Formats: sequence, C-alpha cells, structure tokens
Amino acid sequence: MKLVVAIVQDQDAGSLISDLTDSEFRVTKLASTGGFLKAGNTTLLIGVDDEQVPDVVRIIEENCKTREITTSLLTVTMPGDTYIPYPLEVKVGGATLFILDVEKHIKI
Ligand code: 2BA
Repeated sequence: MKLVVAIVQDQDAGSLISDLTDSEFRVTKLASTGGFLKAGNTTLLIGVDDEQVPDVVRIIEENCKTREITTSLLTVTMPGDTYIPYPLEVKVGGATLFILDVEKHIKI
C-alpha cells in the first residue's frame, strides 16, 4: 500500500476531490500553508493499493494547473526599518506529490 501526499492549490482541490471520490478513492483534506508564499494551499492524503498509484497521479494531473502568481515580498532596508514591497513572479503547481510506502494500515 502507498500513501500519496499531494500538495495542491486551493482552486483545484474541489474538482480533484470530486474526481478522486467518484473513482472510489478515499481522501483526507488538510488545510496547509506554503512556506515560501505563506499562502493557503491544500494537502490531500490518499491511501491506495500500489497498482492504483498511476490512476491517482493521472487524476491529479487532469485537475491541477500550473499558475503564474505575482506576489509581493517585503524587504527591510536599514536604517529606520523601511519596508519595501517588490513584485515577484512565481510558477505554482500543478501539484507536489510525495508517494510513501505504508508499513501498516489498520481500520478500527
Ligand atoms: P510555497 O512554499 O508557498 O511555494 C510556492 C511556489 O513558490 C513554489 O511552487 C515555487 O514555484 C516557488 N518557490 C518555493 N520556494 C522557493 C524558493 N526558495 N525560491 C524561489 N521560489 C520558490 P511549487 O514548487 O509548485 O510548490 C507549491 C507548494 O507545494 C509550496 O508552497 C509548498 O507548500 C509545497 N511544496 C513544494 N515543494 C515541497 C517540498 N519539497 N517539501 C514540502 N512542501 C513542498
């Protein structure tokens, strides 16, 4: 068994969860925050049999888009602690996946 940990953009999470559950995969949704942009994103935990991993990855690919995001990071210039916002373009997503071996899966 594998645990697919998928970090996706909030905008893609709804349709992705619908498609995964329609295909009878079980999903847990966690609200998460990216360390770089400090913006909300969604982390999904999907436990599946080994042979189902390609299907899960395909459904994620179908639902998750890469987006260009313009953000502004703040820099501090000394002296006087002046904050200067500067625009920054980053490409986010489609999705970041970690696929882990599951040692044991117990349902009680
Ligand atoms: P964030 O950390 O908020 O990163 C958002 C996007 O900013 C990243 O998109 C990447 O394009 C850019 N970025 C991140 N760190 C950067 C840096 N040090 N310098 C320049 N640009 C940087 P993605 O790579 O698609 O990542 C989207 C989200 O997935 C991340 O949000 C983070 O929450 C998660 N993530 C990505 N890689 C990860 C990893 N190796 N471990 C844990 N979480 C990860």
